Amino acid sequence: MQKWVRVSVAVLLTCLLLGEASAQGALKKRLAPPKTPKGQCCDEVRSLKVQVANLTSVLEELRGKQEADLMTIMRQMMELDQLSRRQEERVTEAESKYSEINNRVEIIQMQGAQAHTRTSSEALYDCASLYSRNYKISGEYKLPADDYLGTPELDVYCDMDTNGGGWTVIQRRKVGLSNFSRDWKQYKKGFGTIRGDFWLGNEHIFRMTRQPTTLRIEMEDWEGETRYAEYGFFTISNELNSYKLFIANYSGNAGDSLRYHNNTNFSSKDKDNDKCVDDCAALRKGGYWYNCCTDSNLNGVYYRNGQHNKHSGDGITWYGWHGPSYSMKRVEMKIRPQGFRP
Ligand SMILES: [Ca+2]
Repeated sequence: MQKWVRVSVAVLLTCLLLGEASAQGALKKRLAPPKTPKGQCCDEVRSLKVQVANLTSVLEELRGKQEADLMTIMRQMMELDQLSRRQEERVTEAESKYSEINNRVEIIQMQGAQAHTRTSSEALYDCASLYSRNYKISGEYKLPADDYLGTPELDVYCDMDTNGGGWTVIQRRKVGLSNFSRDWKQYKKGFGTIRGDFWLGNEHIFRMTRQPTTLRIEMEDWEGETRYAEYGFFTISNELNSYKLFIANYSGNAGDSLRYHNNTNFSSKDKDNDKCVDDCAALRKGGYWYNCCTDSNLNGVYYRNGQHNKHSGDGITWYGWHGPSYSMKRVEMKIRPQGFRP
């Protein structure tokens, strides 16, 4: 369209010039008998001039329209950009909701069992106490708040099957969509989804391990093999003492890769309490009892099958089994009182 107009203008301008030239020629050859009458020529020039003026205004109009079109396109591009950003946000949201949806399959068990919680022997403060009250099915339970013990209401996952049951799960990695590079506060109160990936919370772990406690760590690799490490003694100190780890009495077939972390403080991405010049929580991208830095990194980055052995030391590692460059497919950490009898 534009090109056509430009060509037309060029043709018209040529005509105009030719017209004027011929008019001048006519003047020069005044003596020669005129081939066309003078009035007709001037009329043609005038009408051509009018046409040029018209075309110029059409051109200007077109230029204006073009600018408006450009603005519209710019606006549309910005809208598209916003749309894609919103879609990205939606994907992130969907990812975080995935584990919840994935795990809403079973109902929360036990609702009526919250009535009689007068004394500590009757209190339901972990899965072992639920087990002793005949709740023997593995799954999600809601522990009631207890004024006597000063404990809050808490959602827990109980493993009532493994090696006699009574286990309160304090950590799980299996879905791989939750980020475990979190700050001190989040590690303190816990995060994630109780049926998916989660950290129960250092404050809850501290409270539950004030009685003599056993820790069991189960892992699965990408070939489907499973191993475990058990510590007959496990406790952590309070927040003032940076939830320092104490473990002893290893048994199992995964190797003793928590021993190196014994007697170390808990570190998170905003609290470097490790025994290293480096910032281990930042390097290993988790919250853990970092020494300098790791012999295991159970709260590291979840890597999928294709990348599980291509990470840079920040994966979910257990050196005693697969070394420093193999990230596990699945991990569960669980605790129960030492004196537990099924
Ligand atoms: Ca450090």
